[in-house]
Amino acid sequence: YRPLPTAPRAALAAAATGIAAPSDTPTVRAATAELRRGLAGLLGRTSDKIALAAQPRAGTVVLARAASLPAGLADADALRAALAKAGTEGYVVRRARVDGAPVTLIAANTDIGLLYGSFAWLRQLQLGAAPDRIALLDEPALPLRVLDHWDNLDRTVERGYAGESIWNWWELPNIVDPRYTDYARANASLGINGAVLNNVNAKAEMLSPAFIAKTAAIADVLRPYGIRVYLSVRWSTPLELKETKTADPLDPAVAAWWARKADEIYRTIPDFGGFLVKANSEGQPGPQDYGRNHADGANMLARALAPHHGVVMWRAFVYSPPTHPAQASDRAAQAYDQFQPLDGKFDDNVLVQVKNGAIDFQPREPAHPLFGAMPHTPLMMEFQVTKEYLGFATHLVYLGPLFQETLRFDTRAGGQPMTVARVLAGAQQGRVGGIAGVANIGSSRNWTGSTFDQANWYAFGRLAWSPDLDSRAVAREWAGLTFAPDARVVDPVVDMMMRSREAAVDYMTPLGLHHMMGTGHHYGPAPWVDDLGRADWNPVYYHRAGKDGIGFDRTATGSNAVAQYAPEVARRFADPATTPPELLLWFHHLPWDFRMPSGRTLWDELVAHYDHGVDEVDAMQAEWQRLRPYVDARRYVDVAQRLAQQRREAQWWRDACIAYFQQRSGLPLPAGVRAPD
Ligand code: GCW
Repeated sequence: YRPLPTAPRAALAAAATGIAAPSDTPTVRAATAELRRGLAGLLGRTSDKIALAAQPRAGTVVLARAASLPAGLADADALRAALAKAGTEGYVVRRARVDGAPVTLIAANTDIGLLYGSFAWLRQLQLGAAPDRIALLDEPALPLRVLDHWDNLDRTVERGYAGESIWNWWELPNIVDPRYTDYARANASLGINGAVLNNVNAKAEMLSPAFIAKTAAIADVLRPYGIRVYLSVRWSTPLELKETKTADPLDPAVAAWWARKADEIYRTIPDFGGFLVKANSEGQPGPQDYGRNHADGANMLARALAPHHGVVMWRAFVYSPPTHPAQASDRAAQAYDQFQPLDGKFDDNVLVQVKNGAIDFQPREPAHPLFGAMPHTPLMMEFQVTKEYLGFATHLVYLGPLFQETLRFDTRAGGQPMTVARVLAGAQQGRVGGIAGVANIGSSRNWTGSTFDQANWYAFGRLAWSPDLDSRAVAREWAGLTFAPDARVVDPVVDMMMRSREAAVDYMTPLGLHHMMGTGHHYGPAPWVDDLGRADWNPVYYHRAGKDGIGFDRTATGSNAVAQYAPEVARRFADPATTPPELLLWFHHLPWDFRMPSGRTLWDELVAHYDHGVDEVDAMQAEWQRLRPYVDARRYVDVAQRLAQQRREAQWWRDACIAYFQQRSGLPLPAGVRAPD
């Protein structure tokens, strides 16, 4: 929290003279502590100077539960009516009068609502809102808003670019890093209410008594902030711990082991959230090893957790080596092929967790066809906040527009407008799902490896709470909170952020191209790779560039993956003329002289996109340079260095891809275009 400028600071000092709150629960105490810390920061004082009041008086900030509104509150009925719309996690913030004295009221039906309301009020103040103008009523659209950590027990982080894992498993449970509290505060400020602590490529040891105790210590810290802890579990855990003879989900001894294990976990973590499972995917064990299907596996675990109200988040990220027929050999079609037939077969406490797109967190993918195709199964969205395929923490890429694009994708399920966000909210299923983000958090001093990557954590949390939020508005909030709510800073910062994702698409994988990143690390261009053990790991498998053209035919003449979408969407994507140009080569293999809507040939258009991507990074660099007077030196230099590196690497992508595709097409570069270096 930064001190406000003089005039608003004086206004806040008059409007917030102290805090009156119950002190009977850890969550309300956390809210009070946050208000003290926040007000102290905004007012430029130490927090002991923020008075705690026994009773509301003029200028008090009052935390009030719906069940015990302050006596003497004017318009209490209106407030009750507002609270009736705030649900179990929402809040109402407004100016009110108690016995005639003006107060700020933060009211909610539950304690966590009070904490969320406190953060929301502080956010408005930090953004410069006048205290007497703030009136908020909000509640989350989805009940599960979860960060998935791909953190290993040795503190390495799979696809992590922000240093070691924040979870210090070696020192836990007796040494508890204060950063866990700050992590909880940051998440609660956004409304994130779940954390899967360990990598989906999980180890059996995670469920050993020692690690359960360590997990319990983290859960104790996160609990007051409304965050439940979940664990990724390895399918073969009981077998590997040598406590069963098989991991067959239909074997009663296996089911009994999991039930006992769940009981053991809940004895120390009574609000444990449940399990996240990656099974029969990329070499991980799973129920198919025993001839069973994903529903058999998920339901067995779900029954172990059900008595404790825990859930299973079962991932749909599965693909196997290409086989015939053609559709089965298209990786993009496999999750749907395996999961759609299981719709309706999952127990009530299973959610199927689906990546935003059908390949793997690419700079752009169409929404996964499973959204809208599982009307009897609650679904979790899995976004990747860490930028595995988007330049790690080096490239400035704001993911808000990517998240928004998927959430707003109209699945046309049932022939009606039905966005992915509405599918998650249960509009189709009648059963609500949730949203998960693969975390970009580590023990790096700035948490995320770069300043601008904090915006991706922020945007994930805000959109998880309100999937309909506009990503530009979220960027404005973040820029105002992070730098200053000053148009001279916010406007250019937001402009950089809003162009950044399309810039990366352009210099990496324009027009629907995908999966052309370097093998293994997924950083930098490698469209030429064709010698990996499995066909579907090779970039050439995805772009299929040759003399005849470029792109993956997913229409009826190819893999027909397009048929997995609702008929209206399938029809649109089946025809190059109605496929959005940005997805063209995802669905179609087209000749180089195909005429684009711009009037250019496909080849010329492709080259133009690569050029444009590099130009956009130039523009971002120039904007950042103009921000120098407004940003502290440390962050200024760090961002400037990263942008310079991004500029070099955008050029690398452009040159490598143009040179390679030119070799495939055999065509001359369009007039006026620079030859690749
Ligand atoms: O995105 C890919 C990654 C793997 C990851 C896998 C998954 C955790 O390259 O590192 O493994 O997907 O989502 O399971």
